[in-house]
Amino acid sequence: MPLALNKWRVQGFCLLLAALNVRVPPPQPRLIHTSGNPIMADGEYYSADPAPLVADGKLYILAGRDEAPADVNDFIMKEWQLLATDDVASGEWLHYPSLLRPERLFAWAAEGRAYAGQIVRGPDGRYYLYAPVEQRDSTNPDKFAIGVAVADSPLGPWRDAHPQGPIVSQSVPERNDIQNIDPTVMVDDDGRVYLYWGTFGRLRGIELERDMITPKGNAISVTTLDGYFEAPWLFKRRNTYYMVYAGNKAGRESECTPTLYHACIAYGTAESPLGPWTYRGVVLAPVSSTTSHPGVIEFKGQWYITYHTADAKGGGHFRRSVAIDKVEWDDSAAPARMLRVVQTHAPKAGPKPQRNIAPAALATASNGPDIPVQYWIAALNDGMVRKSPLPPDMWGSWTAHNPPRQWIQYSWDRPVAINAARIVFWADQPAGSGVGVAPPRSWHLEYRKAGEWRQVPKTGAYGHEPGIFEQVGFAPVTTRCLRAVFDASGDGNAYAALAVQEWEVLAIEPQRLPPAAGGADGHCDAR
Ligand code: FUB
Repeated sequence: MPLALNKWRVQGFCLLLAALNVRVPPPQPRLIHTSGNPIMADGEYYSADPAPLVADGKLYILAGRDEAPADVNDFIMKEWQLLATDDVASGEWLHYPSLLRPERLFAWAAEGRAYAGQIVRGPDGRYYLYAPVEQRDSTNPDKFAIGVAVADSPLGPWRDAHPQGPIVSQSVPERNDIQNIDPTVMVDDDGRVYLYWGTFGRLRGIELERDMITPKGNAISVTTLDGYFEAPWLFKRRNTYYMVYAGNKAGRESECTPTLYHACIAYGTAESPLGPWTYRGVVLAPVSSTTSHPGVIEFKGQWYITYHTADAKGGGHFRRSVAIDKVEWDDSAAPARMLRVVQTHAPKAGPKPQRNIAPAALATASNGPDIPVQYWIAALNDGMVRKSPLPPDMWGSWTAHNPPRQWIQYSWDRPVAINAARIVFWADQPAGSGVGVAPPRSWHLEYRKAGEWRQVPKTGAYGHEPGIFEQVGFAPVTTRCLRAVFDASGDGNAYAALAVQEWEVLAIEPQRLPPAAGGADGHCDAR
């Protein structure tokens, strides 16, 4: 049978079973034992957008599944999966892979884009899944829409609770021009139901009838949550409503994030479920993935936050993995304050001696301290080179008018003996370009000696091909500061900008590194 027909038949069969409410066998889990975050760390299954739920004495986490290849910058997310545990500290989780797919759940949904959903227990005791998916036949400019499915158990079987179509899109419940994803739903103590959703800085909220589907009144727009970007999560604790969310208020002085693409998790509170909302601060610093996505819940007397990172094996911004950490409260404040979450990781083997001593240096640059917010100077010595990096994976200098020369600098808190460096340039324009980001026309290394900058002696060639490590060896020098000085490509009137993904500096002998940046303060000369 042709594959397409076969697929169509399977889908049709599943929809028929669901419509008839026929018992389908529960999905089979596999047991996972984790020693810390991320929960699934081996790169077999990536997991994103965690939405926790407490049901049947267990903590469930609904998650999407990232399936993008390492060099693809896109949310390739075809299905949802579930994790379940009855004891977070045990590290034992049941993993239900491939739980649901948009096109099998909703007859009106397109395949793929199984984005951030949430399962909530309704006033009728059944479970409701709010699922952002793309509408297959929509004429809306943005086809994302939120469908609702219902089941008697978080494990399903699930069926469309509103086969007429999504309850939110660019056409329902009222015309709008936002991207309708990232739903969060809360059933209040009095049984009233509230739905919030929205990304790209647009947050909407609405009350739903107790049927968990029908909108009640008009949607509100929330504009008072500082830096709101996306991923709202609504919950209630001791009569206060909390909204945690991914914020991207970026800048050197921002308490949220130094770079535009990253997100912190921030929160606000309200005395009523539809606000007004007051911004209260940051709960979680930016994680290793550009997106951050929270869920907050109390389980067996302890509050937790679930989020995702790029920390699993082979992980990336589009290969994310779910993590969980404790949330603690300051109940002396009114309303109670969420304390900054201490992000934890599975223990790693102790670092081996290495020649690359860049991770122990403080990185600065000629365009600092106000480096354009899309770039991140800390990427220079984070040990990561990505196949398709985003701007925060590199230091860069792009502005509308670029100078002919830029430099980046490492300073160590004590003199280091070095004899080589390796650099990975990034470019979106070819060598010689006077626009965009291009490899440098030429570059060289300088070290600080006796109060002046000197070129490193007896070097090999300085290569400038982007995307690979270009290594240059030199006669050993001992210094506290090293600079890579770049002469930009251009025609003498206009110059391209420069970008570097990673810059390693090799000590003569392998050594154990002190903690990142040690006591370096950017000063190079003895004081
Ligand atoms: O997973 C796709 C999108 O990434 C989610 O909708 C956002 O919240 C972000 O996590």
